[in-house]
Amino acid sequence: MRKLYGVPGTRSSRVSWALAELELDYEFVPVRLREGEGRSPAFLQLNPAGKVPVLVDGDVTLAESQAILTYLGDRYGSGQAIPAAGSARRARHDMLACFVLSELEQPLWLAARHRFVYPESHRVPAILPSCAAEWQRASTALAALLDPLPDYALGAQFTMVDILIAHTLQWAKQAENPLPDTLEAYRARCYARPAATRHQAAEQARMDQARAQAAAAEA
Ligand SMILES: N[C@@H](CCC(=O)N[C@@H](CS)C(=O)NCC(=O)O)C(=O)O
Repeated sequence: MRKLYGVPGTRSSRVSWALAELELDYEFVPVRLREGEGRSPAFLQLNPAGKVPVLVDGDVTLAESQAILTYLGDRYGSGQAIPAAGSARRARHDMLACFVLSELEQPLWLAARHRFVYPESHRVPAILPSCAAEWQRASTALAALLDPLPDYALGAQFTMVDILIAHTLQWAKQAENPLPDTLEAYRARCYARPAATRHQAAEQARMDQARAQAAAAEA
């Protein structure tokens, strides 16, 4: 059985959403990052970076959320979930993915690290205004890159890059970053998909279970 190592509400959500879209079975393996499980020798064997997500699918072990989405789309997408390698649509798909990972996500991640991820002694709050400015610039550019925005990033067909973009916009919204109206409508459209709803319900159940286990351990 394929395994997804992850933490609900993190970048592993991109992969559980993709698995739901592709209707693929898997076992979810929770990684207790806060307890240092990401740095355990067993987990470092899977991903030397000590980060989630990691997908193990037969003889394939992969880290990096977008690499996993691309793999799943290529392998199980029946030619629909991701355009064929070498096509103009695939080039645009990959360009959008690179833009999101290197430009759009970075100010969110940097701000998160300096708000709550790093220990307090390492946080530099003075960096936050430049993160907000970088977010503004990257989100405006994304809206222009997608203009005119049809249903999804590549047209009428939902593809793997929509998961990356919509998840990153959701992250931005939760962190109270402003979204251009067209991107907000697009984010909502992606999250209204039946597979997104199923995936969110599964994530919520995992979070509830983790909370219940933590409470039982404390009692
Ligand atoms: N570029 C990686 C980033 C993975 C990443 O930073 N994951 C976070 C959770 S969202 C993590 O595992 N952090 C643990 C740590 O930094 O030790 C990807 O897209 O998969």
